[in-house]
Amino acid sequence: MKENVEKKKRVFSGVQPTGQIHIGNYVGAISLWVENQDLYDNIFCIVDLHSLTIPENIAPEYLRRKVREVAALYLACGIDPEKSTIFVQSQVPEHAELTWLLNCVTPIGWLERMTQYKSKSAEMETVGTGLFDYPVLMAADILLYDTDLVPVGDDQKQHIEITRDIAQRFNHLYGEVFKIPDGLFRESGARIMGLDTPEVKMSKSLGEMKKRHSIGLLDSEEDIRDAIMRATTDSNMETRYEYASPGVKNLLVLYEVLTGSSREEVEEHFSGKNYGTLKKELVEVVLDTLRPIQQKYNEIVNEEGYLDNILNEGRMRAKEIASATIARVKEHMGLTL
Ligand code: AQP
Repeated sequence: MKENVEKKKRVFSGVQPTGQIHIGNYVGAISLWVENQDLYDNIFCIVDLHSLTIPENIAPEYLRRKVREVAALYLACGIDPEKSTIFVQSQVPEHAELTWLLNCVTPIGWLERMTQYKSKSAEMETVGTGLFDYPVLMAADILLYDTDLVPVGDDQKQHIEITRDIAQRFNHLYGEVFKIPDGLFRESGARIMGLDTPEVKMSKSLGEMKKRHSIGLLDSEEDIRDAIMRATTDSNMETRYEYASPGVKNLLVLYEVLTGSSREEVEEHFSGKNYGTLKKELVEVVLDTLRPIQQKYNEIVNEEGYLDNILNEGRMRAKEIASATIARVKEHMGLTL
């Protein structure tokens, strides 16, 4: 397996260890990583430095616990450490080092335009520089590994665009150093919406604040049933994607991706059936998806040393690639004697 790795395209992606990983993260990102695992040379990171961008939310003990939880969930969802490198971002200091170097070529105006920054900072009294600089750290994450493809949800499109822009600007100033990466998105399921508020994307932060907003991968059967059965719909009884309201469409998309059906199959299956049937069937599909993940998760966290070994191996491999990139970058920038 590993001998052929050089010939494969490289994939890089990550999840922030904050809040409860939800079915949106799973459908939009993690399940896509798992599906494509044999096709690519995969690097999956737990992006803990990104979690610090809103420090008020992150107590040190909480962060330590969440990093392990996310790593165990990657494995429980089907990321195979024989096929993929899994590591923790802060354990490879080159991420922070490259961020500084890229900061110096990134115009402030590009960062001021980022919609995620605008919406997050709008609600905050004190906005940290880290939140503003988040896209540059994300660019560094991706560019450090000569990444070809970044499989993410579609809320990350603007961040992929700025990564490409930063890489191109750097290459223009200093020579061809960085590969220009592309995003990889699901056709259906790239943006799962909140179950209670289908006009906004399902998010970890909202999931922590509001019951029934999201389905956490580690949620109890009772909470999952409750969240789906009380999901926002309408009174139209319309289960065709084109005409369905946002809440119903969201349920159809979840059913479609989790069962691996086509849109036509889903429409035909629910044609003439009421929303109660759709919800009940979706509950069973979600439970069938999450039961083995939860079981595997419990096994992993109870096996002493297992997670640490994987993260340690991942760190070493990531470090090897990242330090070679940093050396190349510094050489081109004149930071060598
Ligand atoms: N609702 C979603 N549907 C599909 N994909 C999603 N992703 C996130 N939400 C959805 C994708 O999951 C990966 C990890 O993203 P993240 O760690 O930034 O998670 P989040 O849920 O966006 O977390 P937050 O902290 O709660 O962010 P806000 O407050 O901004 O919503 C990414 O690939 C992401 O695209």
